[in-house]
Amino acid sequence: MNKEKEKENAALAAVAFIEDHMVVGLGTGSTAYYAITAIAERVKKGLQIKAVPTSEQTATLALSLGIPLTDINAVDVIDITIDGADEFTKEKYMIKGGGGALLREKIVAAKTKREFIIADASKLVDHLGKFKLPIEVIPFARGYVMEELRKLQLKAAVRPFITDEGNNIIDVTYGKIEDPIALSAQLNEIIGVVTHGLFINLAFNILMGEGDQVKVFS
Ligand code: ABF
Repeated sequence: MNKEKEKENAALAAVAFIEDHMVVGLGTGSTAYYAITAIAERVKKGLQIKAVPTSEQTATLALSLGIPLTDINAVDVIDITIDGADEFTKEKYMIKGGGGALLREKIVAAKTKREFIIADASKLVDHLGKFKLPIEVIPFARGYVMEELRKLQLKAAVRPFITDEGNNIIDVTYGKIEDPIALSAQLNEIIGVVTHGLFINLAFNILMGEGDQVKVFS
């Protein structure tokens, strides 16, 4: 089975959980794209939802497809979010943010009752870290954070990209992250770091397309 079909199968499995009158978080990236288009089809057939996009890119796509949006601050809770990931483990630890939307994705995930992560089989790893870890920093702290990472002998590069919030992203090469929980806490302590791409205890289920099946990590 090809990767795109695995992505689509995972997306359709997640979209099936959406019911009328839900508030739905919409992810960012090529896998989430399959979910958004499937949701739009259901909206055309009468599905009544309000959607919260995780990026301006997703907001533009959703609006173009006729999905009604709402401001995240106008809702108390998000019932279901469907979003992608760059890497994940069987413990549901994830690296997200390859698409640059990690901050809004993390906020949406934190406000979501059931966060469905959708992915093709290539995203499943034994240990996080093969994918460079994105760290979102305010521009004023960019040089300071780069120096802190250099002191830790880490290879880091400022991504030529500005986030929806006007921040920078530093991509850090770890190779293998032994303890994502400890690393998350360590990074959160660096002044100027807004957030990072380690998503821990934020996924309700991960739906992974594998061949013509969808495997659930619950
Ligand atoms: C988004 O989807 C990001 O968190 C992540 O970087 C990206 C993965 O993109 P794709 O689905 O195109 O692999 O949720």
